[in-house]
Amino acid sequence: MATLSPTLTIMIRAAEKAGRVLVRDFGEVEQLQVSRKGPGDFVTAADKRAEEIIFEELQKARPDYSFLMEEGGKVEGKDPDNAWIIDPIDGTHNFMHGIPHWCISIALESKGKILAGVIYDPAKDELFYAEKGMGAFLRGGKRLRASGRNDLESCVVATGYTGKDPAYRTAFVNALNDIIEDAPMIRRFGSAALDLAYIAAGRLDGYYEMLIKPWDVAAGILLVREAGGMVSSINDRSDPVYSGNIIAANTHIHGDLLKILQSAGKKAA
Ligand code: 2AM
Ligand code: CA
Repeated sequence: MATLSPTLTIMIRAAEKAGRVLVRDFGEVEQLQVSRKGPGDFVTAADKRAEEIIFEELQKARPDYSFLMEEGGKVEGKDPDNAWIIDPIDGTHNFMHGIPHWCISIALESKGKILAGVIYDPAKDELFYAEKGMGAFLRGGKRLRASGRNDLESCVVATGYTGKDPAYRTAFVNALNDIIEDAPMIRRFGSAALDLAYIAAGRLDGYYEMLIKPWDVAAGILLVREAGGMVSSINDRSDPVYSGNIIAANTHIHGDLLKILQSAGKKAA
């Protein structure tokens, strides 16, 4: 993509502005590890501040658009057909522990379709972006493509786990048990948005997670699809942005992973 569209330009500007502040905060967090209370409250404040920066930037550029944000929830604008979906820090626990693997995720949803997505990893200064029908790219213009690996044994597959519900814990462990039988190289990085960006970049071959929110995945889903990968829900054909569960992979292994996860789900039922 030679020149960025106005929409992407706005989104990237907002992500980079918040990213500059978050990088400074992240430096502080490293200092706070030794304090007994830890950096929890500080990170909550940083998270909210970053979301406000993104909100203000986007609202300035598109005053009528609506918002769906991890911290602020839904903000209905005059234009309900267009909504920004925002996660100011995806990978909050990494951020809190001084682990440089977290990102800002911003998507534009228009009449139920994700039209643009930006995922910015400020600690590594990597910015991934995509626009519907235009492909997925790394900042600087490098085109992203999902990997071509097709045997699960040589694939790197990421997953995520959150929550304390014992039933969900059992479901997660059972699914993982079945996955590692065929795909032993599993990873758990702690940022759903970056997992998806890495599939788009061909670094990861697959990713699945069972409890997930729209702001974790909206931008990443577009990135994966625009890079030639596949994304679906695990259980049915519902839209993975909103279904709360997701499987994303290159086209060769998406079906294999889906089969394993669906049969693990049936065994549990
Ligand atoms: P967060 O860092 O913004 O909280 C890790 O597996 C992924 O799950 C991260 O993207 C993380 O986003 C997300 N996550 C953490 N807690 C969650 C919850 N209670 N519900 C849904 N997603 C969650
Ligand atoms: Ca998140």
